[in-house]
Amino acid sequence: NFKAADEGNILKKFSENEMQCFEKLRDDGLLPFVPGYHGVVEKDGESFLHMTDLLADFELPNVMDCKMGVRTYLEEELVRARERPKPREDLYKKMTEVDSAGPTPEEHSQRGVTKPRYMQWRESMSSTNTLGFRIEGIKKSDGTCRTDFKKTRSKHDVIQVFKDFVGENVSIIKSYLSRLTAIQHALKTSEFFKQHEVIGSSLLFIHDHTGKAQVWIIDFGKTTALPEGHTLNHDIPWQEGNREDGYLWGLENLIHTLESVNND
Ligand code: 4IP
Ligand code: ADP
Ligand code: MN
Repeated sequence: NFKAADEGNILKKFSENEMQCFEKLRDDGLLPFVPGYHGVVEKDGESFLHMTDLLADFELPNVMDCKMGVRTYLEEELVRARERPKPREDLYKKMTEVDSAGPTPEEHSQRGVTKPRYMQWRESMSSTNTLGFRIEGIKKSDGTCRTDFKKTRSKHDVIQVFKDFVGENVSIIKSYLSRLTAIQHALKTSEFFKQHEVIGSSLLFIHDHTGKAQVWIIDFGKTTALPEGHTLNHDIPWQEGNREDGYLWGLENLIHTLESVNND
């Protein structure tokens, strides 16, 4: 999905939806916390979003992707699957690889699960439903890469992963926490955030051995504008139809979880 670009930048496969978000973010309070956006470019006959490479200023960075919110699929995907269920074998396989007892008898016999069913199962196995965020992947400066966090659900388990990621470096944790608090404040005052359902977006944590540590809001591929005049609260439970995403609830939990890395 990504291509190298000119020095300090990257290209992400074009999405109309994500482009519109970047355009709207140009004059929003969240701007300092999203990757720099430099427009659409064509390369080898394909369109891309041209953006700042967030890793460019780091020396051998450690990177962690946390997917935010209590829900990771759109309500329309739920409606579609109900009206015309389309069982998918690839999702069935991904499910059985993690938990052979995951699929229902019917899903086993058809060797398929629908997208929202898979997404809901992922949410319930991980910390998405219980904490409002989940760890998706970690790449460390030593070159190791882990994405096996599908069953990392309890606060205790998340703390262990965070601990390993920051190497118990208190000053890195402090920098991360102050950046998260700034993001929390920006979100609470952002017009964009009020008017959008933020689904599948991540916070990208980056630090290196020099002590530099940053957090960025990335991935607006499934961030969707609400109808004119409608706003979200972002920290009340989701019920089908209210389009709540639980983003702020998750961020609060994320901050508390990172705080407990220091003292246990
Ligand atoms: C993936 O599941 C992720 O949720 C993807 O989201 C999602 O893409 C995939 O849906 C789904 O299969 P795993 O992480 O368990 O592999 P992301 O790209 O944000 O990681 P969408 O298109 O929903 O964002 P499909 O339909 O692409 O398979
Ligand atoms: P997708 O829509 O395919 O899920 P994301 O925007 O979530 O793509 O990005 C996937 C991964 O690519 C992130 O976890 C992160 O590691 C990396 N990435 C995304 N945007 C940037 C960026 N601007 N600079 C550096 N790395 C990035
Ligand atoms: Mn993503």
